[in-house]
Amino acid sequence: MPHEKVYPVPPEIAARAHIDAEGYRTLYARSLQEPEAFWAEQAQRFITWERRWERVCDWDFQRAHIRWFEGGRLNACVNCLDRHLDSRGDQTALIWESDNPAVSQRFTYRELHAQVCRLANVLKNQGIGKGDRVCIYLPMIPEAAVAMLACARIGAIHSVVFGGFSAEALRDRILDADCRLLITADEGLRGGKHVPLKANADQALRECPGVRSVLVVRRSGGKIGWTEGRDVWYHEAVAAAAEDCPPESMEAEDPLFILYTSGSTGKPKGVVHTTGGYMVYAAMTHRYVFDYHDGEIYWCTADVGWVTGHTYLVYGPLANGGITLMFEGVPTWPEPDRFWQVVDKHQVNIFYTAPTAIRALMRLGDDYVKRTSRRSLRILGSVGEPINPEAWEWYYHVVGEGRCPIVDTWWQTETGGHMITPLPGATPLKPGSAAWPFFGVEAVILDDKGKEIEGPGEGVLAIKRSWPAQARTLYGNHQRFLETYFKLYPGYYFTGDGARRDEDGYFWITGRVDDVLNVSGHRLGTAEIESALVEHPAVAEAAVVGFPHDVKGQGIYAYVILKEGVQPGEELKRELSEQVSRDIGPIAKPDVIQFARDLPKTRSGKIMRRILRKIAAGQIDDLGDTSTLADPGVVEELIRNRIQAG
Ligand code: 6R9
Repeated sequence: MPHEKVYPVPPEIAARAHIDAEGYRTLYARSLQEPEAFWAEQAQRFITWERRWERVCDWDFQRAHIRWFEGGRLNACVNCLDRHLDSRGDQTALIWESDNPAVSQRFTYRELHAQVCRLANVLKNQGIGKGDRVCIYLPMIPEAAVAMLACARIGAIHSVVFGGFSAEALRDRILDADCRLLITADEGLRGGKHVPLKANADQALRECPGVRSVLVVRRSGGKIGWTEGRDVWYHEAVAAAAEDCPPESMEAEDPLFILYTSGSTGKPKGVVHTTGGYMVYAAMTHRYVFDYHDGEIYWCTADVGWVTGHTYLVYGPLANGGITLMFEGVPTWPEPDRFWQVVDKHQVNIFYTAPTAIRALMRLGDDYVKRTSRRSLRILGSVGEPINPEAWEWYYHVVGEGRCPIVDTWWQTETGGHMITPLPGATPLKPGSAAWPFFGVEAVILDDKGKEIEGPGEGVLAIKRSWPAQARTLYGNHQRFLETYFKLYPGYYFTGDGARRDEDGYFWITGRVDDVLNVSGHRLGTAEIESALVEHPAVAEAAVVGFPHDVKGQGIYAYVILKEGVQPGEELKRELSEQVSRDIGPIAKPDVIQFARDLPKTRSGKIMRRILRKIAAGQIDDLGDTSTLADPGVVEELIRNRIQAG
């Protein structure tokens, strides 16, 4: 049964909040009743336009046709930097905390602007212009934010690839987006360990003839390979470039970035976000959901390789003239109190992280938290996966000492920004619930026939109307966009998540209903992991499912059928794990590999994943209907050889 505890809004939070309970109710009602007027006001308030739009919105889910603020012109980089120079040019924009606890750095708006302009000129000198795709494969260093903003300044489309992805995964993403230039670093540094980014990039680029130049940031100073005529040191190029770079004037619907994410089938999808609607929504949600006030220190721990790092580390906070903190390291190094040390060192007011980090730290005990002050904290946030009530309570009571509201923000790469979330000054909190829809978001729950459930109930989560930061397409594949999100439930955006709504209208996200896993907050398609496994010469077939995992949320359980005559063994398991790591990245390594003679299939040959999930979770007394199985003996054997997981 769900947790029935409710935490009221603390009066001191409500007193200074941008939005209080009454404000939420009236503004939410208005956002649905008069959407055009509502969004025109927000667009005016949060973004500086060169030219006003002609039409607020124009969308049709039947065709997956989505347009916001058409006719309007703006530049995302100008909105993040230039427009703040007069009022706060000497205020800190970015605080960088390096992996090494002794090293941090601050950049004012003026300094960041200068860096971005120089790099933008470097890009132009390399032949990059409006509409060209630039791949960014960097660790969590200031240059990552600079690179994104430099692309935005000249109208190039960035595609950031998470530094934990392998050479093969990088190659696939570069090829899919047909990138022209790559920005990387010699090595990344995390928890004292070196990540061979340049070596991965060199390997990837062997098969990417479209990439003509590579800018290399010197981070570790480690030894790397060098391709003359292609590779350029970032610091040398930037030092030689001019500081004056007029921004490109962009249409509201010009693409700002592509970001790859896993789906239930096939290759990762290149989710495309455009400029105007995304920026309005990024700025507005950052302001209201974190109740951000000028001068506050805001820290989002997400990597720039994920959408959270795009919207809530870079674009949202900088559009609001805020102070954003970027952390290069990991929560447990040099000791498991690192997060809280950083909070004290930089006097962080708003802290936004993932449940997997909370659970990992919770296990290590309260002492690491309690030896720090954390008095500066005002608001806490959670994102990436459902937060279990136990972890929520620990975050609230131990980390926040019962003072700080937790905003549990439900959203996706495809939604561009927060969709269902509490607002600190408006929403009484229920541990484990993402609470209510944000302004303009009409969230519905559909039953198995695709009909809307009114009032309390459980089903799949869908969105009934467009919002400004909605993804517009999948790069180069609008048909797949249409089929993935708009076909199954016509007239709705289908989220891929299940949810329950309670009698108070609170949403409780129950997790993915498709074949997408959420491992430590990272989305991974089971199909991708399966295709990595079958690439190994010993493997005939593979099926991958998730199982409940104490820290990761979900773990990866792989059933592997070997080819005739191949001997199973621990060495082979290691090889298979390596294969997955090479193909996708270390985050996709299976927690468990079980060799099997066969998989449970229906008579028509379809794998019964439902049964595989039950076996992986150890729920063997509760397999459900097995009457359609072609060979019941297969299931008995799988159960006998089951590996205890979790
Ligand atoms: C922002 C982000 C999206 C998937 C989403 C859902 C899960 C994210 C959540 C949550 C429950 C939350 N998810 N936030 N589930 N409560 N607060 O994580 O984007 O990487 O695309 O993942 O993550 O399953 O569908 P992305």
